[in-house]
Amino acid sequence: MAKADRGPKLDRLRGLEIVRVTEMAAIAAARLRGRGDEAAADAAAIAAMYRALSELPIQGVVVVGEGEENEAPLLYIGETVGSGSASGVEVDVAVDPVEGSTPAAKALPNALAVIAIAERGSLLKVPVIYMEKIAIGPGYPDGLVDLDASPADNLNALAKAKGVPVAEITACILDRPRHAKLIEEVRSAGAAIRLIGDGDIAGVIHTTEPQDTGIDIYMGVGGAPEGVLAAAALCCIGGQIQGRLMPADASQRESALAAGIEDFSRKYTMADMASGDVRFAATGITDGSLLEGVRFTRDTISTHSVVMRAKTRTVRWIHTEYRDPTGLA
Ligand code: VTB
Repeated sequence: MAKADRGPKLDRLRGLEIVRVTEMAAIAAARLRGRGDEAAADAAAIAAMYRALSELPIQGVVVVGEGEENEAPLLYIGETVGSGSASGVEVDVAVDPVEGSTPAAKALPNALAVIAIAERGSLLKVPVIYMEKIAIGPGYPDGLVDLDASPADNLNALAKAKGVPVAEITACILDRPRHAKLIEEVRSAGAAIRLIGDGDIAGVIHTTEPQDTGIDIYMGVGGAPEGVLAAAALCCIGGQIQGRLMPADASQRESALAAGIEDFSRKYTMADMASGDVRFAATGITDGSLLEGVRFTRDTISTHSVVMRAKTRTVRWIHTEYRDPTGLA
């Protein structure tokens, strides 16, 4: 029997079912917002996300998660998630229950709960190591920017294709010492930089709407899990991303080798990282440039999320009010 004929299709999974998973993680993390305890906020969000996934009609395998099986108690790479029903859709699941543990613990902007779900075998399995990334929004020729080109060449090519001087291009880069040279090169090329403290998934997504966000290109080294999740979002909304795994030290190298990755020069395209009928959802934990954070009142909890689907190219912005929040995570 052809694979497509086996079991129910991904079509049956509703955006509202998926977004509930990031809502639960965001609410759990938001309860611990600003307590200075990254581990506690992470643990709460992970447990809530795991529980919410258990209610989804999927036979999921975590391909992007919290670490190796021996490192993470829940949502580890290779773990099976979902309702456990044999009729569940076979999917890959990529999660980041708290994208931005530092801003969550400090109650600073841009902490998100994020998930991507796609057909089994269509999301790249990556360990928790670094990835060099470059991303631009839709509407440009394929291969316009490239990890192997110099920052100046990439920025000039982008400016030319956009029809503006390079001075009108803004790059989004994580504010880290490792980016000192990149930052200098981008500024010498004449472009502006939006330095962000955390949150490069949102940074990549922002390149898709430069007229609203002021960000034309994302550059630099961030987490590999965040790279795959960003690629999943671009798969839904358009744009280009390249990633190259970059183990930062011996232990990251070990994790990569254990995951079967040996070619550290390989450039992964968007299609290598995420393909097919990808679903992506994110919910704000703290207020940020993409989404507002969770609001608590005496009687209600409200969340802001975005949920996207590659097949239908829909992007839904969802404001949810839990008017009876008793029993929520
Ligand atoms: C980035 C950023 C994330 O990790 O991927 C970053 O987008 C990479 O790690 O929000 P370093 O912090 O070590 O630079 C996060 O900050 C999440 O921890």
